[in-house]
Amino acid sequence: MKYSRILTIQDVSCVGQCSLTVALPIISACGIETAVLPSGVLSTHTAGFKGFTFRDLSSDFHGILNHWVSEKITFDGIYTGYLGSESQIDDVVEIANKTLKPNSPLIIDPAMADNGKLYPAFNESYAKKMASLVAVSSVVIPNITEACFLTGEKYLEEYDENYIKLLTKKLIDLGAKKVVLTGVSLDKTTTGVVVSDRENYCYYRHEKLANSCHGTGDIYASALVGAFFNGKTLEDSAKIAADYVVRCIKETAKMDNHWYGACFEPIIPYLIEKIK
Ligand code: PXL
Repeated sequence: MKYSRILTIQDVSCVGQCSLTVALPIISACGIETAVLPSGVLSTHTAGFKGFTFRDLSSDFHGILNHWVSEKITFDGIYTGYLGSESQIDDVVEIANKTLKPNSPLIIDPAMADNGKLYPAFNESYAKKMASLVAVSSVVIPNITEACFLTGEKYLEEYDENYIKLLTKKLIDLGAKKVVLTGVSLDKTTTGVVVSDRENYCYYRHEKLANSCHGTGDIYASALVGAFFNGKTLEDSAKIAADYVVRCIKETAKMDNHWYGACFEPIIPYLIEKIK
């Protein structure tokens, strides 16, 4: 397998098992060189901890990019997660234009919302800006809430497959080449992911667990990126990542009071086994 170097752009939540503290170990363990651009530094993630600190690193982006350009540093892929500000979304486009090798994927996890609501740091204007990044993406990996904020569709708690097809079509119409829509639950006991482009639509259904954990979107996207850059198809990468996340959630359920994230680390060997 080709040794790839990718860049991931997302925050450092010092504690909380999300964003870079998830992406860096998972993608590196998959055998991929993982360069990072931290969008900001937070003491914890914003979903449940109170009084977290936040340092926005937007003003460092241009200096870092200019240095990379002068060093002729390029990447075989770029994968973005939680970003710190609207200006960073424009910067990601510039970074991709200047550092992404030709025909290499720009993979966007529009990490900004869940369960029908935007995360505390974001508003509608941020969501609109994110839609402009999704418009130039190779792959977008939203959950249903994010898909709704990106497309302007109403968020529904209960839905059928036509609603899911409408969301994926609208994301493709927006400009995304491929969509991996997560958390698609068409009955009470299962959930799954849809992988779709203009021609194809495939649904991978799997077990739905009683407990859920923060940060599983980041674990999912990172595992997908790890599998994809090991030469798996996007469909297979989406399935491998889903099976990995299910195991991470089960592992977390064994713990007492581990409420802020998912225990993804002990399951990394399973992921590696599946992608090799
Ligand atoms: O897991 C997504 C995420 C990433 N980074 C920060 C967050 C969240 C979700 O709440 O708060 C800072």
